[in-house]
Order: sequence, then structure tokens, then C-alpha cells
Amino acid sequence: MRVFILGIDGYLGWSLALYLRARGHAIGGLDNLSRRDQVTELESKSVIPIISFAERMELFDGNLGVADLCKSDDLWNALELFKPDTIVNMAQMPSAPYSMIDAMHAAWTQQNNIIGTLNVLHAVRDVCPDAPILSLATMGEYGTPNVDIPEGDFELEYHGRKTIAQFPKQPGSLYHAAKVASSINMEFACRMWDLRITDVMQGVVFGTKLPEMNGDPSLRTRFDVDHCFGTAINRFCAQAVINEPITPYGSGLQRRGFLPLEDAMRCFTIAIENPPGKGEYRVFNQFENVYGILQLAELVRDVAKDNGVNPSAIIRNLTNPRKEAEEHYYNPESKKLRALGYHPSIDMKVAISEMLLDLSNFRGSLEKVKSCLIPDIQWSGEKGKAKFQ
Ligand code: USQ
Repeated sequence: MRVFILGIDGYLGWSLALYLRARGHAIGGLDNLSRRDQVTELESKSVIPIISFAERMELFDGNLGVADLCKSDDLWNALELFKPDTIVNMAQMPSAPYSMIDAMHAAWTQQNNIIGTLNVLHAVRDVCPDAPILSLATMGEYGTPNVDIPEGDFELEYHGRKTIAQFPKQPGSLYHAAKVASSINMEFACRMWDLRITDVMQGVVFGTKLPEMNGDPSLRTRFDVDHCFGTAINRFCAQAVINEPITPYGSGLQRRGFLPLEDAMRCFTIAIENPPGKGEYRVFNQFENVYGILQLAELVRDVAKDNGVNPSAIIRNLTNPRKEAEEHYYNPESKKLRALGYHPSIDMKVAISEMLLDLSNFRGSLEKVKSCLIPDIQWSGEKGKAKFQ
């Protein structure tokens, strides 16, 4: 299959390119390189060294390019040239805190994510309307409602055809709100233009590598641990490795869906290999299991002690820089991917131990970004670093 990945330079985009290529698919893609710039803006860096995008382009025989999806015709031209069977849209700014820095960062996030996706919808309609789109959204669109979260099961009829209504959304940041807007636009594009779209409501992904990267440093994917682009388990492991306190925000009783990097790849592949029908908009809730944040922090601390990576690892709760429910009901459904063959095969302790050991090889780079670990972006708009409780 010919798969065109938008956002191919990111943590997930690059991983997926390698994963699918190893399974015989032809890969092309575009990226605006904004993630590299934004992490630099935060005075941080991927703690696992990655090669330049120019070098990545060489590894993919010239099928990769740099393009801002909001501003140019490059996307239309690239699709005409590559003739994809499937499009994967991961070309999004993925950080909730980054979108909450100030008005300028919020506007940039929403413009980049919403207009970029709008252009993807128009370009696919114009160039390859039969090619299914796999679009990366987020479990964070739902928030933490006091009712069960179905998997797009609220069915309606539109001109004699089955369609679904969006489950009520309560996004927790302006980044998550932009994803809600894109979900609405995507469902619209399926009804109006007969596009085929899988909207993947994904949980928090964790992990440093895939077997497809092993043994070759030039294939590694980026790994961010700063307070914007680093996410819960990844940051906790990084903190444990350099003997910095592991930082649940607030009580840490928040609960979220999580999944290992390799499982994310398996799920994307299953979705690509089982595409939606013409005009179908479908939702997959993609996570392995729901975990409490403090529970994960304790697991990372205990595993770091047990496997010798840090015998004195500690947890220190921070005042929560976000406005989010800390004790809440959370019961999202996730059965469609399982029905298509996704079998989670994870031992959380083993996965965390492997991450800790792998990250121990990058202690030097971790030490260099230590000052970026404590959040200084408050949802309230107040300035100043979060304090330990
Ligand atoms: N958290 C901590 N301590 C930390 C970092 C995070 O307690 O050091 C807490 C947060 O307060 C939140 C939870 O962990 O309650 C998850 O935060 P996160 O930073 O790991 O992830 P989040 O901001 O939700 O965003 C990430 C990705 C985003 C994706 C989302 C999926 O950055 O692109 O959409 O996970 S989900 O969480 O399901 O919305």
C-alpha cells in the first residue's frame, strides 16, 4: 500500500513510517518541522538524538518534503505526485500546555491544526477522494464526563445513510478544542464529499523505541521530556533516571487512557488495513488501558528502585498548573480495534523497566534539559513555575 504521512517528522509520524516500511508499504510524507522549532523555543531538545530532516528525506528516497499545510499548494502537488492509497494526518501541534501559553500560541495552535486539517480534507477531495484518511485525534476531546464515553455509537440517519453524532465534548485545553473542531469538519467532509475517515481518539502514548529502530541510531524517533511536549509516563521515567522528583500534578488521582508506542503502531496499521467505507466517518477510542497518574508515578518509582536505575527515586506532587478534575468518573469504551484484532500484550512493569534502562543511556542529554521539567504555564494565565506541594 502507498501511505502518505502528514507530520512524518514527529514522535509518532516517524515511528509509523518505519513500522509500515518494515511491513512492505511504500511511504511518503510532509512536515512543517514546527516541533523541532517549538522544542527549541522552550530551550529544550529531544533527549534521544535524532538526525536532521534532510537526512531522513534521504532514507525515504525523496518521498518526504517540507511543507506548511496552511499556506501552500504543496499538499495538492504532493498527493498528485505520490498517488497514495491512504493518508495519515498527524500534522498537528500536540501539546496542551503549549496551546495555553498565551493568545498568540493559542491562535497559532488552532490555526495550524484546524486550517491544516481543512486543507487535507479539500486536497483529498480534489486529488484522491477514494483514499481513506486516518486522522490522529485525542481522548482529550471528551474530557472527563460523569457518564460512560461510547465509541461514536450515537447513530443518526442522513439522507438515507447511516452517520454518527459527535459525543458531547469537553476539551481540557485549547489544543484539545482545536481537535474537536477538526472532528466536526471531518464528519462534515464524509457527509458532503463521501470521504472515508477514521478519527482516532488516542490516549497518551509512552515508550522510547520500536524493534524497527533497534541497533541503528539514525532511525531513532524523538523523545521530549519538557513540560510542554513531554507526557506523563515519558516524563516520569526521565525524572527517575536523573534523580529528579517524579511530578504528579495535584493529587495525581486523574485517570487517562495510555498505550505503548508499539501498540499505537499496531492500532494504526489495523485501522489502515480495515478502511472505512465510502462516506463513512468512524471513531476509534485507542488506548490499552486506563491508569491513574499517581499510580503510574508510583510504578515508575518502584521499578527504578527494583531494576537499579535509581535506588533513591522519589515522588513529589506539584500544585496542578492545569484546571482539570482530579477525582472523577472515567469509563471510555474501546472495543472496535479489539474487534478488528488488536490484542494488548503489555506488562506495564516490563515496559517501564525497558524505558528506564534505555533512557539511562541518555543521562547526559537529560541533565541538559533538567530546567525544562517543571511547568511554568498555568491554565489560569498566572505566571511562575508550579510549586511542590
Ligand atoms: N501530568 C502530571 N504530571 C506531569 C505531566 C502530566 O500529573 O508531569 C498529568 C496531567 O495533569 C494530566 C495527565 O497527566 O492529568 C496527562 O497529561 P499529559 O501531559 O501526559 O498528556 P496530555 O496533556 O493529556 O496530552 C497528551 C498528548 C496529546 C494527546 C493526549 C491524549 O500531548 O497530544 O492528545 O495526551 S489524552 O490525554 O487522552 O487527551
